[in-house]
Amino acid sequence: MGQAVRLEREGEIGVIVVENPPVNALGQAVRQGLLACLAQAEADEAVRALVILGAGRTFMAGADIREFGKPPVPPFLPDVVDAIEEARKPTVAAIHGTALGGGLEIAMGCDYRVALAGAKVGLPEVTLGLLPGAGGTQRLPRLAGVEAAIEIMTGGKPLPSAEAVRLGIVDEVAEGADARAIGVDFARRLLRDGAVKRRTRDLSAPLDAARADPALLATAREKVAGRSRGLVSPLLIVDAVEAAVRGDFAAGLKRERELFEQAMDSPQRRGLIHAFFSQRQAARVPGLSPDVRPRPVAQAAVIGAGTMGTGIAMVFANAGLPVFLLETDESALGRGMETIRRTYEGAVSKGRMKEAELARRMALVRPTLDYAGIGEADIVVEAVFESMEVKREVFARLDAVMKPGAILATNTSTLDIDVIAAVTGRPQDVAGMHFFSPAHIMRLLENVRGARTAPDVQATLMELGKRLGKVSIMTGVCYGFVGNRMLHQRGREAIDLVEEGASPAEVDAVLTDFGFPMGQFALWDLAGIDVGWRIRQERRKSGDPDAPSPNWLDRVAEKGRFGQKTGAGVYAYEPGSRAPLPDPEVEALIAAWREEKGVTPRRIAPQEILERCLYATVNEGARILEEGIAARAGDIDVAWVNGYGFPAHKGGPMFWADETGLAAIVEALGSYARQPGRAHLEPAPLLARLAREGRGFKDLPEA
Ligand code: T1G
Repeated sequence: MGQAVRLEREGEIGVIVVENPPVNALGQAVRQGLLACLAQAEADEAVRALVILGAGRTFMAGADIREFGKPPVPPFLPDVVDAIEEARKPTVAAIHGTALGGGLEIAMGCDYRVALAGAKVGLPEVTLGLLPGAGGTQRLPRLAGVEAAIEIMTGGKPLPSAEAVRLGIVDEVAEGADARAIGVDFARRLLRDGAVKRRTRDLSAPLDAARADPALLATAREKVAGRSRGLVSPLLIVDAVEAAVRGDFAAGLKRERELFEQAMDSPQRRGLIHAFFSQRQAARVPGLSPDVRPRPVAQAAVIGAGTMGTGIAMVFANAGLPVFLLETDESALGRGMETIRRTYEGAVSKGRMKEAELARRMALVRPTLDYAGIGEADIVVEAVFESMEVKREVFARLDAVMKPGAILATNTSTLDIDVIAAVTGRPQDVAGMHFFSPAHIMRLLENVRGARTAPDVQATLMELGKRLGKVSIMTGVCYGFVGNRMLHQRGREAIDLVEEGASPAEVDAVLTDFGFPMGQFALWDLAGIDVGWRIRQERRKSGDPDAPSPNWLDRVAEKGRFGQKTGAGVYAYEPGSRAPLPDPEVEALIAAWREEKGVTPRRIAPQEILERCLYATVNEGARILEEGIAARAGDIDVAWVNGYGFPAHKGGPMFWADETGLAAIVEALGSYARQPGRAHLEPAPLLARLAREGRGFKDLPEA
């Protein structure tokens, strides 16, 4: 590999170029190279000012996350930033792409910062369970002030360069495409105007407001505490900023170091970094050679203008792709288009979208009643009623009208892709794209490859998923694929626990205390109890041996209590409120059910509720791995973190199981399984084997 950092000359300006693809992460070689080039430039009398920039697509995008958890290797990033700040010659950071984390800390160690118009800057360490550890918590408040600095660091979101200029983080935004040119030009102007060093550590005015008003920090801390949702590092960030306000720079750096080490040691850092890397690894389809090229997708079609169909059509329009929305029922098509318009108008009224953008996106959605009109689309996603018969009819028509090479995808959440593909003459072009409702909001996309789905179709779906702003995993064909199949087990335990004596609210409280945004029964009330109830009836009617036996939740549905959409489900809801309220009518229904079943209700400890719900989930994940439906445990974690609200700082169900210890899980499942009616909780063979061998899911090779 070429030199990670090199010093070049533009007349009297020294240009330090960092080249460490793909994102110029500040690994050990880069840190070493920066110090060497800095020393070289300082020793060269002909160099009167310095520009630091990144080669390729971005400025440095942060420390090298792969180094975390390993013994730190010098030189350390805070020392590199200090060395830049203490350089005798004026230094300029020329930013393009994303200057993130340690990258922005390098830039703040420079005297000045100039950025291309499309660049972004940020300190996203909080999303990794960390805080800026190379002076960011001390320098950012000295540029942007305390409140803005706390917002930026605890939010973790990158800022557009214009906003960074407004806040005083960046000195100038320049049009043009070349960071080098704008950096050298800025440095030349500095020299011409006789500008001197302006070390960030010497700035103090932006701290004055907080130094004058102790309540400012206290208010900021309260706000952060209110939205941290169990995360540790946001409040550590406030502690670090407090040190900047209360003491001098050196004391603040020291305090930052202590807090950074504390965050680095937390399980939350391990969970969030696992979530970061597993999401990127999931994008690589196992067994697919990287030189398989995706098929071009320039326009799409969606079949069905119901909730899912209109949501999926918006997903394409939001990504700038023209999309036909086909619905054979004219009034349903009109309603669908109205739904899309209203959704966009809602975004405009909330200031999240400009009128012009609304018009642009609406123009991208082309309603049609006629299959003949969509033949030219490169991909079609079917989103009609969840019935195999209806879907096979639709696919037979698609097979007749779509151009050769078009991808025929189904949004089914439970049905067998291979059975659908068999009705076409092109099973190699058939796959699943399982979006989650609401499709234009939920990030997870389960791409499903059938037995005969072509490799380039698989590659197309993963590439398209990224273009659509989704987090994608590739799954094989089974009932419920990855997420819903595991959710089904958690739901089964939740229903049983209530039959045995827990209340729905007790079960839900255990799950929300664990970190889920809502409990199992609140989730069913949101999604609609009738959805699962109809699927269970379909499965029983079709004689499916795995169909669940009737349960008390069926009774709730039979009363027409479908959840929020009918104003009552497992819980009651005040008009206009989504807050779940325990309902005596349901409690009576459950008591009657227990009596009918001869069950004497018992008090169930929260630990048992947690183990039965989550260990059953993990156990099903182990079966999914055994069957090769998911190739990696990390893919299962990605599905649950991005589609089911599993707290990202716990990494996902399989990562959390490893952290919990598989032996303890196997022992608990084994003991539950020995109780009457709970044989289904028997540990999966893979889970039992890993526990026996003292290994974890993380030790499994990719399928
Ligand atoms: N370290 C190591 N690898 C990284 C990396 C990083 N910081 N960022 C990205 N990668 C890899 C990624 O795994 C993938 O690898 C490839 O680069 C492309 O990434 C001391 C402690 C920059 C916005 O949190 O947000 O600095 O899968 O697919 O969609 O205070 O990457 O190809 O093998 O995401 O174009 C702070 C994390 C670190 C930024 C580009 N920085 N990265 O997005 O590409 S902590 C971050 C991103 C820190 C200091 C602290 C994004 C991106 P592979 P990608 P992208």
